[in-house]
Amino acid sequence: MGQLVDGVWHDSWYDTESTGGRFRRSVTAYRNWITPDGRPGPSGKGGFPAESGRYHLYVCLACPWAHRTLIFRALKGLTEHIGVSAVHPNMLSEGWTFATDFPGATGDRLYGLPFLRDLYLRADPRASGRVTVPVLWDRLSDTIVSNESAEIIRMFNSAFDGLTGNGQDYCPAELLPQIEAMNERVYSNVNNGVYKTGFATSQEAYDEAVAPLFETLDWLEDHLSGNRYLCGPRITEADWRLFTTLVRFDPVYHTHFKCNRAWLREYPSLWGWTRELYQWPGVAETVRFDHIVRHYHYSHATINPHRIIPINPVIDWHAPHGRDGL
Ligand SMILES: N[C@@H](CCC(=O)N[C@@H](CS)C(=O)NCC(=O)O)C(=O)O
Repeated sequence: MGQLVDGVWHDSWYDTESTGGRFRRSVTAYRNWITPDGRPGPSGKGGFPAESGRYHLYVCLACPWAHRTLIFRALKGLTEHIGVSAVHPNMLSEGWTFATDFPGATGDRLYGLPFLRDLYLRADPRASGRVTVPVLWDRLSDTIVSNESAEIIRMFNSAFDGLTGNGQDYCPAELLPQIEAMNERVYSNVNNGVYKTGFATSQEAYDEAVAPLFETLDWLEDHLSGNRYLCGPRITEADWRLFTTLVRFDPVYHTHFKCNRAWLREYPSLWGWTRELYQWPGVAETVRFDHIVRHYHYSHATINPHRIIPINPVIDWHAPHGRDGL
């Protein structure tokens, strides 16, 4: 893996030397918004109206951030309107590639480019920074609308409603403060917490990350024992954001990222809740365990230098979730 500096690719792993072994996620570069009429959104510039066939999503099927966008694309009836290209799960010295020798790795369906970095360079030949998924691409203006998953799902939640007639709202105004508070805690301690734990290169950094991760899982377990969903009786964006991390927990984070105080399936409420979301119409199709297990174990040479892909626990995702009575 690496990054672009002034349009030139440099192969380098995360620098944790300057941070005492702590993994710091870098800030996202493209922050424009698709809106119903093309007016600017909360950040970036305008000019991206909701239109069918105009936008394309570049994802990695292993990546929890990209996974959110695929889930919202499915939930909001956008599959006919927004195409998808999926990178190869191996992320090595060239970064994300469009190689197709893995089932479900589609190649670049728009331009046939070899590497994801070439897409970033197409948007800006002097681009600098990390080359990440997801990318929401605008075919018309030949540029990146956004590479921030949290904002892409907000756009998908409402911008295309006029086109699809799907008014299902995962971010209702009256619940927004609750959703934001939940997101903040879950992002820092769980979504990003598993990465901070797994990528730590000092004992201190590991200890600092793993403790709040399990404190938060314990708290969520308790919370979900009395609430059907994270923000009450109605499923919201906050649930989907937690889901993409928890669905990866037992197959990857528990062992590969040393998040091993407990398995997800030892938490009765969290485990039932995760299965309910997995069984939600349209969602199981977005979950690709083959990409998930392959990507992490094969790509992180500093954690798993021999690239052995583990056997993995057998998990029954279709077992009844038992959450109907809550
Ligand atoms: N803020 C971004 C983070 C995305 C992200 O970190 N994606 C990872 C994949 S899981 C990536 O592409 N990493 C490549 C790199 O950092 O070079 C978002 O949520 O959209």
